[in-house]
Amino acid sequence: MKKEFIFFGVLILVVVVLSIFGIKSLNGNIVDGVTSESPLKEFAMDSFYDENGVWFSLKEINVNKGDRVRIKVTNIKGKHDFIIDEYGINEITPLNEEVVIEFIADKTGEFVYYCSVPGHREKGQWGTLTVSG
Ligand SMILES: [Cu+2]
Repeated sequence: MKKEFIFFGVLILVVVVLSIFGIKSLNGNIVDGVTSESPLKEFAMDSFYDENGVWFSLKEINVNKGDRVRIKVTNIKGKHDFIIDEYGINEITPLNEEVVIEFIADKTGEFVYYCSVPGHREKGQWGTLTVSG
């Protein structure tokens, strides 16, 4: 009777320890899978105006299809937003706040990002997002 208790005690301990390690390694694999499938590409830009026009400080963004894209936009002068029509992105960028925009680049091609405040795009506030296949 006593020996049986010890046997089952050890058996339960082994099962518990194995399941804890099993879950840990499983989680590790899942996390690795996500990051290796979708590389993160980070960009940062300011939006502002000066005597020559209205601008995003970054004119070009180049990524590959499948990349996770993170764009940080900081409005440092004026009233602006950040639009990419084809990706359904439409973010207001309040003054002196960093707005983080994130999406998966799942469509290839050249897309224009711009500010939709009247006159701003015409005065230069736009750039090109290129997603290569
Ligand atoms: Cu603007």
